Parts: sequence; structure tokens; C-alpha cells
Amino acid sequence: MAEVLAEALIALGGNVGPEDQVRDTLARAIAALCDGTAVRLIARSSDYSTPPWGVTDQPPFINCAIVAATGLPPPALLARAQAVERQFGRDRPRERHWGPRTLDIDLIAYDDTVLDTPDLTLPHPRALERAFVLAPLAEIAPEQRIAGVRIADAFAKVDRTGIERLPPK
Ligand code: A4P
Ligand code: MG
Repeated sequence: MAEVLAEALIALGGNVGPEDQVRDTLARAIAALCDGTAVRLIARSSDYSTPPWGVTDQPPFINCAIVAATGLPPPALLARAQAVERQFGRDRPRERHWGPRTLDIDLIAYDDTVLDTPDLTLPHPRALERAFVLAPLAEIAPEQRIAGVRIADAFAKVDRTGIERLPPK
């Protein structure tokens, strides 16, 4: 029987260390997450420099987003993403909520799945208000919907001040 694949929208970010190093971490994290079997990379956005959101007294972030096809159910995909975070030096117990981190991987959407468990909420509840998530997603998946809202429409409504698309390395 053919494997049934879901389409996941995934956002990545980090803000610890020099910009070049953060961009390397994002590239290596995407390669680790998308092994071509359990998770297949469909599209990858540019990297963006973005002003810190939530806690503003911290360095700018580098953010990007991917579209991936996967046979993993949502909790297994989250576990895989968190394993990649740990592999790249994420140290959750020592971090502040919304504070600096070497690598953060958020599941933004998984097909049209709606889920609200202690460990995983889908679609990501704050995605539609975050320009640092919507800018890269609008580049690679403008027609996709999050909670029924077209990504391009959501991006048109948020404040994009200070968001800069970076040239390829
Ligand atoms: N969790 C629940 N739903 C999800 C989901 N859809 N995807 C749970 C991923 N994780 C999900 O995560 C806390 C818990 O959320 C996880 O253990 C998982 O089980 P966390 O990464 O430690 O996040 P947090 O800092 O406590 O809160 P939050 O709101 O999830 O933070 P974010 O979204 O990770 O934001 N500014 C810019 N410019 N760019 C950024 O990337 N990132 C943050 C952190 C703040 N400001 C930023 C950026
Ligand atoms: Mg997170």
C-alpha cells in the first residue's frame, strides 16, 4: 500500500552567536530533520533577519521556514524536531520563555489537523501574529492556509518592520 504523506509547515529560528553561525545551524538542522525518508524537504525559504518578538532585549533572530512531506504522525514529528534542537545545543531548562536560543523548531501546521494537547497545539496558536514566521512562509507557501487564513493575507496584515530577507550564503 502506498504510504500516506502529510504536509507540514515548519518554522526554524535562532539568535545565539554570530549571524553566519546561526545560518549554518539552521541549514544543518534542516538537513538533519529532513532525511529524505521519514521527512522529505519540499521547499525551503530564504533566511531572514528579524527583530526579537516577545522579549525585545535580546539579539535579532535568523528565521526560515520549510514545507515537508512526512509519514510521521504529529507527536513523532515534534519529537524528531526536539531531538534536532538538542543535537544543535538547545538547552531548554536554562532558557527564558521567549528568550535567546541556539535553535528553535516550531510545527506551524500539519495538513488541516487541529490538535490541543499539553505538548502540542496545531496549528501553532501564535503563527498568524508573527511576521518572523509569516515572512518565510509567504515566500514558499503563500496560498496555504493556517486556521483557514491564507498565509499571504495574514502576512499583509502584520508589522514587518525590521524584517530583512538575506541573500543566499
Ligand atoms: N508546543 C506546543 N505546540 C507546539 C508546536 N506547534 N510546535 C510545545 C512546537 N512546539 C509546540 O516550546 C515550549 C513547548 O511548546 C514545547 O516543549 C512543545 O511541547 P519552546 O520552544 O520552549 O517555546 P517557549 O519559548 O516556551 O514559548 P513559545 O511561544 O513556543 O516560543 P516560541 O514560539 O518558540 O518563540 N523572535 C523572533 N524574531 N524570531 C523567533 O524565532 N522565537 C521566540 C520563541 C521568541 N521571539 C522570537 C523568536
Ligand atoms: Mg518552540
